[in-house]
Amino acid sequence: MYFENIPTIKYEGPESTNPLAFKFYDAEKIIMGKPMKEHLPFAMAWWHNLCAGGTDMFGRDTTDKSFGAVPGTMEHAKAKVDAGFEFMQKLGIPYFCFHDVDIVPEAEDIKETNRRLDEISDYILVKMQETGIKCLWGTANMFGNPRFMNGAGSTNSADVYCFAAAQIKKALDITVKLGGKGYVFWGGREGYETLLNTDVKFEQENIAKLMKMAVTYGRSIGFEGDFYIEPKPKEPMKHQYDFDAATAIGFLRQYGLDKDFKMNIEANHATLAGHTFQHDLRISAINGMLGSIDANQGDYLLGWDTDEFPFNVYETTMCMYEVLKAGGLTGGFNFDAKTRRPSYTHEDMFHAYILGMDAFALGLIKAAEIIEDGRIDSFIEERYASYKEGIGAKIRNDETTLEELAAYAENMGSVAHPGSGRQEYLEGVVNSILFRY
Ligand SMILES: [Mn+2]
Repeated sequence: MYFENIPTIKYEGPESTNPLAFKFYDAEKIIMGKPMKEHLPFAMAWWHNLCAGGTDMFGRDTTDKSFGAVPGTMEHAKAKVDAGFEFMQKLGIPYFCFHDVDIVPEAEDIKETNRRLDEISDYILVKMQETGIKCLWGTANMFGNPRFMNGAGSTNSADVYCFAAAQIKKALDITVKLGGKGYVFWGGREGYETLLNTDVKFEQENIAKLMKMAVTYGRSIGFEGDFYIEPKPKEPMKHQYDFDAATAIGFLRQYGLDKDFKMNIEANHATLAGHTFQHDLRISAINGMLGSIDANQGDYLLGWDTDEFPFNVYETTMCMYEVLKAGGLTGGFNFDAKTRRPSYTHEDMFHAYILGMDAFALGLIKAAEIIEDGRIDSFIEERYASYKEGIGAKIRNDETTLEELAAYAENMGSVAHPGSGRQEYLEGVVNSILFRY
């Protein structure tokens, strides 16, 4: 036991003042015909929860994540597995996500790293069988090691490129071994600092080649899940190639990868791109590529990726509105989030997940109420009513020409008016549903 003072976290309802209880996440509660736990397949992020100790550019760790072992050893790697499964069990979290280097200390020689990955994945597999907890997705960290300073798929060095290929191959092996539903490419350093030293077309072609080889290999070893791109506009590189969902979808289509890939949308990455979280979810959904979500939030006053636990219920509500409208996710909700540096106790890790799970549960409840209320949907339906018949229907059915539309406009007699967008009324509807009492 690593969290002996923490009980199993139960649902106690919104009136509860118990800090170690869910206020809104009631796993079995039926929302729109399905239990909450099916709408919200939550995942624990191995890296933030079991590895990150609060280090920032100005100071070292504040949190002890040694779990009674010496960091950098396989004993520590196993202690993290034990702590992680205890943590997930206590919260009722059904999935986890990992990078290769989160689960073992990286060795000088990749053959030794791979041997460690075999050993730890055997250990994880036993824990999975004991608990029923599953793997949502795996990935390779191709940005932390200095060799990836110029990117992985986008690197200028063919030797480094091969190293990236080796890591992807092994991370896919482990993901398949653990039954992962997805495999993620977050383009950590796939981007550039200056065009004075960069051939953008060459680099993007090479990224696509690496992804194609990954798909071919993954399918050859029985991986049937989705590959994901996780867009991010900047940080660490000034220009990241997977800027946002629209950019990443265009890239996938250009290189014929769109059948095997979907989006893993992270809230904080969308807002760094100058979008709302909801915008990138919608763009993914209308392109049939809403796969999975990195559930966190950023800080609108800061220009970097703060990876905070979701707290903003407007955002979780509009996220769940998009997810419900899209018919759910093929992936899940991975808490790519870390406690703030001063929240350094192990109990804070539980408070953080309780906050995040409750924020999404409340978002789900409220999104379902917005849909069942119907005022938003019926307003949007009505807003486009002019395309239902007459000249509008001809436009929709591709049964007209520019000349016919021009003649129609000339015969109209008065200036056309599109009608009020009623944004303030609609925002009032949302508030009346969110703050009903
Ligand atoms: Mn992030």
